[in-house]
Amino acid sequence: MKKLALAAILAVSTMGVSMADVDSEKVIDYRQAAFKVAGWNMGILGGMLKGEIEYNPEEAVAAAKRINEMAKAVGATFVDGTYEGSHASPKIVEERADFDKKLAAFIQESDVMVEAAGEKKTLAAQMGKLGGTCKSCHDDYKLD
Ligand code: ASC
Repeated sequence: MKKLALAAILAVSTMGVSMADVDSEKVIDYRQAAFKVAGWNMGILGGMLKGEIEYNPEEAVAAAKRINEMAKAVGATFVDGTYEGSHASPKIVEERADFDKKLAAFIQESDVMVEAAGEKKTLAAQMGKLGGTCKSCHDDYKLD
């Protein structure tokens, strides 16, 4: 039953259909879970750069792929009517074009990271760019 509900959310959201009749709590849960996955994997990459985790190219690329998949998936969870009671700012509704631009930058830089993570030097350079896209969106659209 739960699986069916999530499948329905994903199917509806990727079609761009209004989700007014979908349980917003479930959407919020999914959105927050997706960002937790991204944050966890950013932590792996950051830990490798700080020397807290031993750098390993395969593991770094795997972490980058998980971030990239999440970045591509999470846009579908930013649906009007699912911000109240979450950390997502209702400003997203009025400033949708700017929000979408920032989301696209996150996807783009996470695409680049999949390649870049394969070498420590390029990982380090790309980390700033990718983290910058997280920050620019959080500054404007994430409530504390
Ligand atoms: C990360 C992470 C974020 C962003 C943000 C950038 O690694 O988990 O949420 O970068 O801290 O400012």
